[in-house]
Amino acid sequence: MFEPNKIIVTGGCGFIGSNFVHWVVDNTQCDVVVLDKLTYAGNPENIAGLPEDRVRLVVGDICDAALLDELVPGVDAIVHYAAESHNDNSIADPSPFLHTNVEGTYQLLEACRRHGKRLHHVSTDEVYGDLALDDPARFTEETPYHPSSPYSSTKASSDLLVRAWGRTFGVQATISNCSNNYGPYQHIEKFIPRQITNIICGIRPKLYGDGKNVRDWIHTEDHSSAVWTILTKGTPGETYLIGADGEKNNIDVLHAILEGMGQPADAFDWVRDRPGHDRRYAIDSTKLRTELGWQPQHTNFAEGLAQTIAWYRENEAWWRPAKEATEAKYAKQGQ
Ligand code: NAD
Ligand code: TDX
Repeated sequence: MFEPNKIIVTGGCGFIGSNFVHWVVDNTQCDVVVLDKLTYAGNPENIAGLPEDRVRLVVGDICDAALLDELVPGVDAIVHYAAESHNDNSIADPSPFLHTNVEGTYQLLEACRRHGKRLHHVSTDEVYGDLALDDPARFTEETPYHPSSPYSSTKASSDLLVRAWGRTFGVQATISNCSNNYGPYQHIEKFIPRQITNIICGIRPKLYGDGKNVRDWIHTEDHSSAVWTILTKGTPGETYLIGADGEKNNIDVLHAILEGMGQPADAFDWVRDRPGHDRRYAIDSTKLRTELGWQPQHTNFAEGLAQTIAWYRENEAWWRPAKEATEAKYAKQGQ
């Protein structure tokens, strides 16, 4: 059992990173240094109000080796969430994805090597490519890498760097590959919050392609408990898949949002498909459940979705400033 007293959480002002920081404060004694560049996706309000003696925000870039040399000696481990995370943005401009996802992970690995610290690397199921809708298979830790988009190829690259630094330099690192998250603080460029906030704004929701693409949904709080489990109980050098058996196609999710917000089932627009759009993701998380004893708590998607809709209704001041620019970007792409 690894029991860290203080960790760096990179990307701790983003969606999943900030939910993890809340989870750590609420469920452990561990203190947190959030290292975040505050890109368009990072918002310090996501961690506002947390106790100052437990959580400190350092605004900076994970590619800044000198800054890492200041911060890393003072902690027991790094939990690495920082990334450029949106597929559509990676198609419009891949360059920041190379910088943060590849170079940034490299700099963190080198800092862990210099200072003898542990790393937990947060990655995605998208590194495995996609499955056919009628394929009974799900992704496992043994599935070959086959990424489709600039985003997922940079995440795959970062995973391979972590494995190589473990094997060649002995860096103590674990990797997790998680399925699609939903919950509070998710940027409104992503599918679920985009549609919820569209409806609140009187804009019709937008569905890509034929709407039959399947995503395997997990509540972000379950992702947080899984990452903490892997950090503290996982074996360095190992990869663990995180998922909560939440496969659903996009049109069913959109119908659930429309119904939950009192809209007719056909009150949306079909729009241009995403180039290279992955068909289906599905996670088999047996290893994490049997070896480390993790279980998801939020297994009722309808309930989690209703809470998420309520959160966006109650926190309009949080998302409203980004809405116009986000939709303008999509309009330019015909989406
Ligand atoms: P997000 O885009 O909401 O947040 C990313 C955060 O990283 C932001 O706070 C941003 O300011 C910060 N950041 C970006 N570049 C940085 C840099 N160079 N230096 C320091 N900070 C930087 O992303 P998210 O959806 O919360 O995803 C977090 C992580 O989880 C990513 O690594 C992503 O690949 C992974 N992941 C996401 C999902 C999902 O469903 N969203 C699923 C599986 C894995
Ligand atoms: O307006 C939309 N309409 C639509 O039909 C948007 C924004 C998306 N979609 C579709 C595309 C996908 O099939 O919804 C699905 C989900 O899209 P995103 O929210 O963009 O997520 P996805 O591309 O599946 O990637 C997400 O999960 C894996 C995260 O953004 C990644 O960071 C994570 O690695």
